Amino acid sequence: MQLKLKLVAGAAAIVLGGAAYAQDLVVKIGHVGPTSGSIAQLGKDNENGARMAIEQLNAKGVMIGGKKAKFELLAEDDGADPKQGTAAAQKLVDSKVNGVVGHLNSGTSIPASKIYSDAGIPQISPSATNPKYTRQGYKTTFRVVADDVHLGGTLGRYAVEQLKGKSIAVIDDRTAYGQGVADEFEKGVKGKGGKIIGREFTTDKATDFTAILTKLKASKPDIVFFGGMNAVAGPMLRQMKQLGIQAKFMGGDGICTADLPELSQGSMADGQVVCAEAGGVEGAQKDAMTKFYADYKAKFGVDVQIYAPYVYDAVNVMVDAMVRAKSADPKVYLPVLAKTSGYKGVTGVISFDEKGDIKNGALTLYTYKGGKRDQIAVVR
Ligand code: ABU
Repeated sequence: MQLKLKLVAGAAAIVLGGAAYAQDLVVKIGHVGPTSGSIAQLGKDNENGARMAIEQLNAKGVMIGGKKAKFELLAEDDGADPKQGTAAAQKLVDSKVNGVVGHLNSGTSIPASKIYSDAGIPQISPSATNPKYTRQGYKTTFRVVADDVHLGGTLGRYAVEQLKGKSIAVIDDRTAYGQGVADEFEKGVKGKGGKIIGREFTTDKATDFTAILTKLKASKPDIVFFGGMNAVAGPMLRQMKQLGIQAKFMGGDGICTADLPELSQGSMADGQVVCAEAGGVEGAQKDAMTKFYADYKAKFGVDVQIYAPYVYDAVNVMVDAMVRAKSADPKVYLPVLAKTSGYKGVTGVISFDEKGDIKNGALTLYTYKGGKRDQIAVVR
């Protein structure tokens, strides 16, 4: 077989039997999420979404600027902790990643975004919903889900208009996400003339809610909204049942996971919980999402928790921008990424606005029946 090397436009090319193959271009994609700690199941769900995307891209053989791209995933654990999050971000910057998908939490995505911005590295969060994330004036921050203004506001209006809540209590975990989504929920309730009868606080590490639940019980709430994550919501639901509080339980995307029934140890009545995922598809677009769920289960042996498909799309939309820019150099593909319009992903159509937020983002309202998530509606 004829084998000789020649230089083509600065890149080595191997000529095999007359066909020229450009040398591989290594593209490093960073992913950060909490793969340890109380929401490790969600961090792993996100990371698995990134792994699926990277494996499929490598199998497909993507060409960027005439070179065959070889994608490498650099996965970091931030433990949902802001300090660990910035350390992970710095590590990825030092490793010269071409882009980052993450972090999972708003409390880690926001401080990390300054580090990526300073380094000029594009960051797409697949799940951080605090509006501040994309409102800091950084050109490098993007998000493929709706934000808490949309999420909390919609749930607040739903509580008054659809659930006919008359005495609504709010609890939050004081994180950037929990506090933010609870504030937006309150605004939504009040905007529709609803009444908030109490606001209590906990933390994202608490396990005993007896004191705050007992205090709220005295005001006879018909709805309790929790701004926080599933790992706290599960035990909270259990303790509500123990205390005889039969209120509806609402929350944002942080509680809207496949494992909430398991975390509540069977304490949820059918239809008691109403929550929302910060994205969603309807009609013919559902087929791709349904296939993703099936492929994910076949590959990892577990169900999607919530945001794996959004991570998958975030990786793909980043790579699509590299292909269109003919470069994986962040300086070159960043402006192309920012102009993304009409990208068809498994989670729907992705176009970014001037802040880096998804345009016309959807929400999917869910309840739980028989221990499974049960879709109520997709709303915009
Ligand atoms: N959006 C819910 C979970 C992640 C976060 O925003 O903190």
